[in-house]
Parts: sequence; structure tokens; C-alpha cells
Amino acid sequence: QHTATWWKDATVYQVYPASFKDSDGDGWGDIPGIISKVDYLKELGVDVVWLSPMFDSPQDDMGYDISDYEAVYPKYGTVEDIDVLVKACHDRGMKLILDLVVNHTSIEHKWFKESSSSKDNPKRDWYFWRPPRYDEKGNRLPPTNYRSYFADSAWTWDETTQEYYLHLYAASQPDLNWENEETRNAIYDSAMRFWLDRGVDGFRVDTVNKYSKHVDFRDAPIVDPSNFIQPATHLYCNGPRIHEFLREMHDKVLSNYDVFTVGELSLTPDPIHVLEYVSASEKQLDMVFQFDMIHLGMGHGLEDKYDPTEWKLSEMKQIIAKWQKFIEGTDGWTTAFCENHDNGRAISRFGSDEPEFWQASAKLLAIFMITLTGTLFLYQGQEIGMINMPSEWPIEEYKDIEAINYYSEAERLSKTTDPTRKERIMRGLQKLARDHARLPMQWDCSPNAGFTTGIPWMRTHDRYNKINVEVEEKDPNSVLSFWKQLLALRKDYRDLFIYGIFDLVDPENEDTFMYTKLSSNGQMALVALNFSKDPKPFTGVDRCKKMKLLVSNCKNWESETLQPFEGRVYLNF
Ligand code: TEU
Repeated sequence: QHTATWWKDATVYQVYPASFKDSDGDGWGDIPGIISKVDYLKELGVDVVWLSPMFDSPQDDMGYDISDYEAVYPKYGTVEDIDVLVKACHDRGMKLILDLVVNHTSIEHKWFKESSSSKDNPKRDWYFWRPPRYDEKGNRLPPTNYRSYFADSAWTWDETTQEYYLHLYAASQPDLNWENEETRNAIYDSAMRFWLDRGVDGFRVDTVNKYSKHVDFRDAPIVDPSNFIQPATHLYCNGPRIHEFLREMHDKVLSNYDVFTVGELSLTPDPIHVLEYVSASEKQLDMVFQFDMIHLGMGHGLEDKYDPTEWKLSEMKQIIAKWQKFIEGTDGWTTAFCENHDNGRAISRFGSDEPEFWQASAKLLAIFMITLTGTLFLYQGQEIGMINMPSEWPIEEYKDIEAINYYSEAERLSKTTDPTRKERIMRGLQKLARDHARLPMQWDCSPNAGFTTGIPWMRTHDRYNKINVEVEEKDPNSVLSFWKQLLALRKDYRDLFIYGIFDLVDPENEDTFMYTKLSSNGQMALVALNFSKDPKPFTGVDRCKKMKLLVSNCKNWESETLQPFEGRVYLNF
């Protein structure tokens, strides 16, 4: 049985600073805007706020390209504003965690400016610099054939010092060299202690398994002969020293504070390897996000991420079971989430955002999330049922570097090797793009949904009149009211929902998603979810004869048919 701690019981709410609340009318969200909504979050049942990067940044990757860890992006506010936000949370018994983005800095960071100034600069080795290669015709080539996450090569040529530098992400996000102890110590001071000493309660750790690379930088195997660059994620994820680095980060920094960490752990499919990150005795991270559910519907491999695929309910069921059960009998911990700033809205992806199904989908996903074991993460707008931008919106409404790069790559390829690629990638972006999570938060029915009195940096959703906090706070049957009730219910039955043992029921059934949760005192819940637009037979009828209904998102919950997107939770006592 897992030892209870505050960060296991917590409901964490992710705030995306650019889109949450603008207090000064410049069209960008800001920290005073967030401070004005802390009571709203308290009311909702939020225990911890996770604030996505608000550090100074040129905003090439929306703040995940940091130019000064110890300063705040001026449009968001000041370091003192964060002090006020920390106090506002603490005064209400809530906590605040920040985003720790230390695989790379921005190209504008002073460390990189020094490192790139000359080959013998003392900070040259704080990043990865390598000489060019040349092909048989004398053309200059990057040191390896790696594809970056944002398309194109993971190396960029620097004319001044005649070498390439590595960037797994954008060319404006050079990777820090964690092999260098001096660099690591500077990260611990500047990106971590500076904020922990101001009362911040922990971190969401960005790209947590990429700090250790195979620094001999061998080429990746050729999987696409028509291209020079090749996917190489396996060569820079879970590298040889990753656990040493994370243990050092824990011992040197985190262990000195009462904080928690959640790591963003992509491309680590094996539970044994995940336990090496989250087992308490490993003294590295407290928990991690797993992405295989998030990847349902995405194309296979990095290059085809936005080439949409179909997925089956049985795949989702297997994935959820895997990450619910891998901590059983261990001192590890897990997370429950289905949305964040990097992905399409869950209703649009896993439910239906059509007007007739939107509300049932939203409530179905709420029932799903609050009944899962692990620390629960909610993404801003999920609690009111926000959905993807309308598919009629043109590509110009997509502001994210990832969408823009994949779309322009698709345009290029459509003219040469893959004529239908542009149309496929556009369809993929309409379902999966990170942009869908970044539309302005919808507060009320005033212009721009009350997010800003100015021109929002990103277009407000057309349906904000129906989907907003003010309208839904007044409606006892709204998505928001439902989430509030369910977050409280999760706490009332914490041994069952937060800590309980998960078991799939009828795993092969492609129609419904059923599972049980069992608490240490023998209390059992049966959860039945219909993830489709069609009524489905409820095969759990006899199991529920002696059980009582705890919650449902439909009126006629006694029927032997689950309505479209109907969810039910029964208890044995
Ligand atoms: O994302 C990590 C990352 O690799 C993403 O590309 C993610 O794996 C992908 O979208 C599939 O889910 C983090 C941040 O969350 C993201 O916003 C940043 O762009 C990226 O790191 C670079 O800092």
C-alpha cells in the first residue's frame, strides 16, 4: 500500500501563462491575471498550480526557450509578481510548482552567447559543438543525421566559430552539455535554487530523460533513404548517465526542500525502466508523465507524428492498465492526465466536440480521470470542457513552431515524394496540434471570452459563449459543476480512487471501457465508460446488482445500455 503524501493526494492544475488571463490588455496572459484567479482555482478544488515557463524568453517555443532563468518575461510580469503568486497560493493552503527546462536554453541566454563567441571561451563546453563532415562532393554535412523534434536537422552551423551546435528542438534552443559538472552546478543554482529559495514547491521537469546523450554522436540508422536526416530519439533518450544526473540533482538540490517533481518522460515504454526514475528508493523523481495514451491517433515515429492514425479502445485500455498497475507492490508513483499544452483537447481527441456530444464527452473524461490512481493533473480549460479550434480555421491560426515546421515540411514533401502529405498533415494538425491547448481561457461571454480587453495573441474559440466559467458556474449541470463535484468525490474516496488497485474488466471488449478499483478496506468501485457516439450494451449489469450508483453523467443510469459517452461509477458499499 502506498504511503500517503501531500503530492500524491494533490490535484494539480496546469496554467499556460500566455493564455490564462490578461490583466493589462496587451493580449498576452500575465501573472497578475493568474493571481486574480487563484480563488477560482481554490474553489475548483485545486491543490497545486503548475505554471508553465514564465521566464525571460524570445518566445520561439512559447517560453521553453529560456534566455534568463532568474528573470520573468516582461509581458508576464516580474519576479516579485511570482513572489505574490507563491504567497497567494500558500495563503490558501495551495502550492505552486514551476517548469524546469534545463535540457537546453535559448540561443539568447548569456551562457550561449559566451559559448558561441569563440572556440576557447571558458563556456565553450557548456553546449555541444562539433566540426562539420564533408560528403564525396565536398558538401559540408552536420556531425550526425539526427532529425530535431521540430523537423530539419538537430545541428545548426555557426559561421563565427565554423562548427555546428546541437539542438534537439528548435535551432534557437541549443542543448546544454550535462557532461560538464560546471554547467550542471550553474543549472542547479540558476534554474532551481533561485526559485526554491523563493518558496516554490517543486518542478515539472521538461524532457527529463534527454540530459544524458551518447556523446560519441554516431549516425542514426537510415529509416528513410530519401532523406539525409533520420529520427534518432533512441540515441538521446535515457542515455548512459541519466540516472546519475537526476540522482545528483536530487541529492544536491531537491533533497534540501519539501518539494515534489514530476518528469516529462517520453519514449520509455518499459515499466522496469520507468521505475528507475520514480521509485522512492532511487531518489530521483517522484512521478512521471507517460505519453502512450497521448500518442493515440498520432502517426508512428517523430517524422509522422501529425500523420493521423485510427486507434482502438482496446489499445487505450491496455495503456491505462499498464501505467495504473506498474507501481503495484513498489515504492513508485504514477500520474493521471489526458491533456496538456503540447496536445489537442481530450474531448476532441477521445470524445466528440460536436454540440450534441460535447457535454457528455467532457463529463465522461472527468469520471475517467478522477477514478484513476496516481496524482491527477488537469490542464487549464479542461474543467469547462474546452475543445479544439474549429477545423475550418486556416493554418495561419496555428502559431506553434512545431505545427508551422511540420506543415511547411509537408508542403515541401507534397511537391516531391508524397503528394497527399499536405492534406494528411493538415487533418492531423486539426486533431492533434499543440495549438488547440493554447487558445485563450474562456472566462465569460464578453469579447474574447473575458481573457483580454485587447487583441488576444491567439484567436478566441468561436464557441466561447457556451463554454466559459461564468455561464457554467451558474449551471448545476455544467461541465464545470460536474468537475467540482468529482474532484471532491475523489478526495472523499481517496483510498479507492487515488490509491486503489486498478483492474480491467472485459479487456477485449471494443465497445466499453470497464475497470474496478479496490481499496485496502475492501471497498470496490466499478467504472463503466462508453467512449463512442453509439449506445453500447452495458455488460456489467449482473456485477452491479448488489452495488449502488455513486455517480453518472446520464439520467437513465439503470438501463442495460450505456448512452453515447455515458460514464457510471458503482460502489459495493
Ligand atoms: O516537450 C517535450 C517533447 O519532446 C515534446 O515534443 C513532446 O514529447 C511531444 O509533443 C509529444 O508529446 C517539452 C515541452 O512540453 C514542449 O512544450 C517543448 O516544446 C519541448 O519540451 C522543448 O522544451
